[in-house]
Amino acid sequence: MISLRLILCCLLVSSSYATIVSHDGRAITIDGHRRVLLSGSIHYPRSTPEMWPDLIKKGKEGGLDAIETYVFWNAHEPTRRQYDFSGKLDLIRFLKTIKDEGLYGVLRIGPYACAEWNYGGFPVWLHNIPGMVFRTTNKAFMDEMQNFTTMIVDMVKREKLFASQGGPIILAQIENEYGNVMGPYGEAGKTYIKWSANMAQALDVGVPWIMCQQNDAPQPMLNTCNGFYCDNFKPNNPNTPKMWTENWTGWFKQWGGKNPHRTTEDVAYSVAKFFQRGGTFNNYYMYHGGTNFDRTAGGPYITTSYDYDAPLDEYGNLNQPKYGHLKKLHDVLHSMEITLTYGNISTIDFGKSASATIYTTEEGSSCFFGNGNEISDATISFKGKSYVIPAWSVTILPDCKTEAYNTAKITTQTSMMVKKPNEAEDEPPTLKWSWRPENMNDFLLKGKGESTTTQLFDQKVVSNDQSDYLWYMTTVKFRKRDPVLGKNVTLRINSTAHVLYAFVNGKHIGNQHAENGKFHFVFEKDAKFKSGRNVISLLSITVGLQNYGAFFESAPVGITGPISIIGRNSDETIVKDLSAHKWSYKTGLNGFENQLFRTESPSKWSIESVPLNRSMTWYKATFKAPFGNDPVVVDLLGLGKGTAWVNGNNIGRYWPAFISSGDGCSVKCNYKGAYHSEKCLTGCGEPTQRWYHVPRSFLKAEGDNTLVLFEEMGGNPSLVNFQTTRVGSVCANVYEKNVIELSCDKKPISAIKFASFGNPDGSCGSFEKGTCEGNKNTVDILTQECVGKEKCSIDVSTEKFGASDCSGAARRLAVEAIC
Ligand SMILES: *[C@@H]1O[C@H](CO)[C@@H](O)[C@H](O)[C@H]1NC(C)=O
Ligand SMILES: *[C@@H]1O[C@H](CO)[C@@H](O)[C@H](O)[C@H]1NC(C)=O
Ligand SMILES: *[C@@H]1O[C@H](CO)[C@@H](O)[C@H](O)[C@H]1NC(C)=O
Ligand SMILES: *[C@@H]1O[C@H](CO)[C@@H](O)[C@H](O)[C@H]1NC(C)=O
Ligand SMILES: *[C@@H]1O[C@H](CO)[C@@H](O)[C@H](O)[C@H]1NC(C)=O
Ligand SMILES: CC(=O)N[C@H]1CO[C@H](CO)[C@@H](O)[C@@H]1O
Repeated sequence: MISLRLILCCLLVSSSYATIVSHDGRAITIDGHRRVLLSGSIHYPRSTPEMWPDLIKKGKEGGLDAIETYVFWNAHEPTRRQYDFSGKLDLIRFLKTIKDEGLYGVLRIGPYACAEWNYGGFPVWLHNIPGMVFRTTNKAFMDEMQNFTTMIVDMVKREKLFASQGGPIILAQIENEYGNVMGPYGEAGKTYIKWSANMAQALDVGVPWIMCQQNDAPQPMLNTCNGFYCDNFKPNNPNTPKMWTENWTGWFKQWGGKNPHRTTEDVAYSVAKFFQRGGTFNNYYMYHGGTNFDRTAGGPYITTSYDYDAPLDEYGNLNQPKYGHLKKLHDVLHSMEITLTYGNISTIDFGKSASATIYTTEEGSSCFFGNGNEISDATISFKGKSYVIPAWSVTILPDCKTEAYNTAKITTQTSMMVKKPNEAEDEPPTLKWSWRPENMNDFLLKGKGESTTTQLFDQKVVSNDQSDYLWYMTTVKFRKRDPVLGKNVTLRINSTAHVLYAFVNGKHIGNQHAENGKFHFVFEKDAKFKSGRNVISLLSITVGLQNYGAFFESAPVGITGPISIIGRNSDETIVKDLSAHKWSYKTGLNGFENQLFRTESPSKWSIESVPLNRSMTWYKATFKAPFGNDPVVVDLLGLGKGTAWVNGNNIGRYWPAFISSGDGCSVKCNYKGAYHSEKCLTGCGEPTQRWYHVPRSFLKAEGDNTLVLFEEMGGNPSLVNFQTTRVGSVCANVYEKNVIELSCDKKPISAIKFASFGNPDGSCGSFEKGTCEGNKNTVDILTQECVGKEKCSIDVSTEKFGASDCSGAARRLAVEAIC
């Protein structure tokens, strides 16, 4: 088996030979051999080309066979027939990086991506083609979808990147999770899916196509499962293997929301259970989530960080123990590849959600013992031996005798990440700011835009999503004795803007933003009107366009009205509807148009009386890059909402002023029981996102770097500072007869802060000694073995740490080492 894997790897690397990828009812086959395939999602635009080799290498070292990505149509074709494949969008370079690491690729062309990506990956110009309806039998849509899909396939073929050409790509995907939303499309939806399948098949890529969450996927499309658990999934054809294309390793984050975590034990459990139940292909969504740079976050309201609690964190660091615990699972599953894919399968049901699955070939058997009970451990007996299976776990025994892995028993270290201040030479403790106002006079005082209509238009239609910002402006004339003027007057706006600013005659009367999850609100504020001409200027702001749901493309956004002036007194209420007035529009803000974020911007900036809490303000400062290679973040605490750039690179929207609600967080997270996105939250009552990733490749190691902020709501930049993130300490808490490796990620271990062998209490950062302890000096032993080294491997045994009387209970070693 080892030799088989070796041959496959070398064929891939030498790349001159075609690989035949096919499948049967059991597994994907590569050159005729059934395979256990573990894959992980890494979306290329959510990191930088400089980060790709390291991320993919870590994926390989983590036991992955393949890297999976979507293709992001709106990023590549921002304007119809004008393409961008540069920098982070260099799809071919990403695929070649996968190939260079000797991994396979899974190419989900879609071209619908969902993915919490702006507008699900669709270009807004597509929506603005007359008569357009997405994802159904709409001729204009089908033509554009075919055009883009064909172009991507042709590009990939030209570079010989499909396995059939000797390249890394073993699977391709058309459409995406359509089955979840198909109902409302009726018969047309069914026709559309058949058309998509035929269109893809005709592109002749030489590898199988998959359609996820699509029970009616026509042959030869492979239908696959997405979800938190997929063990119950059954493919729609006996000749389709059981494949899981999105196993959610965590969950995404939204402005105003909290920080979701999915426990390592539960991710491992879901994967082991899937393989126990006959699965042979699993893809982690995400393996590395990364960052929504620029305006790529979808939603609405998806944050700039797309960390996803994935095995590799946003910056590319190992998220331990998740990374290591899954790596061990992958190693065990790979060691059983032949049995899992060729063995006969039998199951024993022990009741109370406990079961055994036995895979048997002529050479021997492999076993999974599963316990789906959320509370009780199960004791099962198998071939005269008894085994305890902890609640909500799966034990894997590659020889059906010895436990090689249990999903709930973590023997991988936990890494605690810390942030360090910027220690670059001559870097003052606080940044020195200059500033300038956003110039809005034309819009506030004159109400003059670029186009006019006598109707309120959806923001997408007017702006083509060229900017988050769209001005809606109109003028209102009042006679001297107009009855409205003598009354208490308000301006009322029914809004589907995500954020709205309202000005009357240049005066800011108020602003409001949508609550998370509710994107319609009514704004009503006092306003002063005068006789004669009045200018009403409304700034509508989007925070990522919707990316999911049936017909999501037509979800309204912007100021769709009605808008009225309301005059009230004790006698009467007068409502003056402005919706059908002459409205003038202007997309974008001046400062963006004039590229104030560019380092070499010639505009005047002032260092005098830098304002605090001033809305619509630009700030600029220079800083030195932190030493070393540790990932860099900028702490934007104190600011309101806006956009940040480093050396002209847009690092995304920021909104640290958006504080999540104070309830719903759990101090302790119980991995037992089904995971959902409201489980195991942290960060209650804190900014949803405070730290923003600044990739090293955006920075100059020597000389000055420039940070520019556009602050929309008003904030205080004086606290802003750059930090690096790295492993601060590592912990382990393992039972005897295990081996634990401690590693500070290529930095030496500096001290052992805590160590006890017996029944210690607490968790990483707060361990305490228990009531029993080994009779040797645990701290001394570990200091000798680990301090000064980049990693050390420790045999957890009584021989090493001394016997202790723990009243017969199994002994554990708890250790915390400082990096
Ligand atoms: C896409 O459409 C353009 C015309 O708009 C055409 O020139 C081009 O050949 C088409 N590409 C493909 C791959 O069909
Ligand atoms: C697997 O099952 C088939 C069909 O029942 C049987 O012929 C074969 O001998 C079995 N193989 C093993 C190794 O048990
Ligand atoms: C506008 O908001 C008001 C107040 O909530 C509501 O009664 C009305 O139905 C809304 N109109 C539209 C068209 O949404
Ligand atoms: C406006 O409202 C204020 C406070 O509710 C009230 O005192 C005042 O009389 C009102 N003015 C008119 C003209 O109705
Ligand atoms: C900032 O200004 C707004 C409106 O002018 C005010 O409501 C708010 O309290 C101010 N915040 C701080 C921190 O000064
Ligand atoms: C296929 C599957 O398991 N889908 C589930 C994924 O998770 C969401 C959110 O918890 C569920 O609503 C889906 O049913």
